[in-house]
Amino acid sequence: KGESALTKSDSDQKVNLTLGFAQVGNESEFRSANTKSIIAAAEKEGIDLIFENAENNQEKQIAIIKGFIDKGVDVIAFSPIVEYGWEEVLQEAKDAGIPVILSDREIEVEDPSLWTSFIGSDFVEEGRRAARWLVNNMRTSKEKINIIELEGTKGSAPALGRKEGFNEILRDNPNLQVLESLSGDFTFKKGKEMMKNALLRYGKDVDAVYAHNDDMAIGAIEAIEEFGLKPGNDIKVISIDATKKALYALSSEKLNFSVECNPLLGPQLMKAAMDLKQGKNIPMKVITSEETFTQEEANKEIKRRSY
Ligand code: GYE
Repeated sequence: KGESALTKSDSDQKVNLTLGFAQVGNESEFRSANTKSIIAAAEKEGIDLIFENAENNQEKQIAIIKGFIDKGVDVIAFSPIVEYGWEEVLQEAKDAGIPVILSDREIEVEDPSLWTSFIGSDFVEEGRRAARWLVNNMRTSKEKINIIELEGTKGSAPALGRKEGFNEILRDNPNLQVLESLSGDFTFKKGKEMMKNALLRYGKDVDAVYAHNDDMAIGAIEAIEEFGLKPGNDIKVISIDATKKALYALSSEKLNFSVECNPLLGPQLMKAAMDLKQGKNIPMKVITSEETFTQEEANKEIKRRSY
């Protein structure tokens, strides 16, 4: 092994690296694609990946990270379930000399030296993009456009950012108003349940649904159909992620708009981990560039989408 490594150029050399990854859970299509991407990229690079799933429970995620510290892994990466409450465990990692990468969700800590790099999306911008579609496409004669917001996991970076960006645009457009924000925890099941409740309360007064991810939007679409209305028509539905399921829903005109959030972060994550192991400096933020999709744009993208 040593011999072949010597004949290889520097960039081809495999790095001997153990990476501990603490995943959020199995809440969404985004998450499944993200998990697959990480496992495949580690395999490709010959990285020894210890992959653990926190099942959407912060305490469990902290315990997993502590386990990685005890094992003495080279690098820790995790997708933080919520923004707050990481100081203690990250200080332990720092004291043990283990660098930490944040994957797809950010955290709020006073000391930025507790983590090295964030790889993921600009959630505030995603929220703005979603709101702009509503502003541009719902200039109807109606005085008020009533929106139901289906929020992601309480306290999570994507739920907070997507709400913030959306509200920023709505502030300048007072004819659009959020009737109610309900937490759907990023799942199909809760999205459907929350939308069902909203329809029982507001019925046909609902003009639009803003779902923080596709899974909740697809749940909402089912709830709207079961209520006897036409999603995409009687009630406009917009979402974030733009997974294949959402592209199909766009294509069948049940969904109106989806803002892309790319889960395929495995290759960038492995690169960052290898760079850290080799003592290189890595950028503090690696923000994915992303698109948006209308019903017209969905069909050609479906063929390209792997998830
Ligand atoms: O958009 C959603 C999820 O953290 C960016 O988490 C991620 C979000 C994603 O489960 O579907």
